Amino acid sequence: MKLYGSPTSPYVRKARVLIHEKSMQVEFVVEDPWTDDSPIIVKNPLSKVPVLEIGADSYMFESQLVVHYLDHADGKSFNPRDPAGYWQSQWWQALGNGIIDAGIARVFENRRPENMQMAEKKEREEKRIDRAIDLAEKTLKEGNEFLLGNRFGLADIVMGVALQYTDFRYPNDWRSRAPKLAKWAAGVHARPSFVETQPPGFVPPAA
Ligand SMILES: N[C@@H](CCC(=O)N[C@@H](CS)C(=O)NCC(=O)O)C(=O)O
Repeated sequence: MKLYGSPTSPYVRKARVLIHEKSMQVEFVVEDPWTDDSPIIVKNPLSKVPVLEIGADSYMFESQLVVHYLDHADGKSFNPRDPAGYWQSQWWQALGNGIIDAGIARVFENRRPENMQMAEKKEREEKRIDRAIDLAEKTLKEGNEFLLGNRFGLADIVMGVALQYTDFRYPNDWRSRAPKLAKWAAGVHARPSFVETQPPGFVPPAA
């Protein structure tokens, strides 16, 4: 299999962390989805990354589907099997994916010419991220090593990527408001799968 994407994309990074954690043989190929003649277009008409090549001319796209496919490819899912754990994991993933979407929307707004940027739009995305972090702090149980207890899983991957993308593109002192989450994040971000997939140029804040 081959994974196409950009090294700064949090959507792509979710898949890269999972591949690393599972020690899967998947080649990472850097391709830019932004140009009109991007090679991504023939693999994904939506021209977005990640794209996962699963066979000759056969591709998966949309990060949630790509992660789901990779998670099932080796028959050893990182999602809990019991219904309560499964839905808790989905809940955390929805929260993390929402933080990523808001972070990306904020980046796009920041990249518009300065006289066209809307401060309200940026604030709206920032408030979304702030509220999601507050809810994560409230939900995380004291003493849990991982989000669902003592087993690392997809919830940790998605939330871990989301919070590090926040540190990368919307650095703010969320750790002082969310000490339990900060402690959990320090452990997850120290894993080789996270260290080795950091976006180029990113300097992690002191934990
Ligand atoms: N919902 C998509 C979003 C993917 C996405 O927006 N990826 C960005 C890179 S961070 C991209 O490829 N953007 C290209 C574009 O919007 O034209 C997913 O989860 O895969």
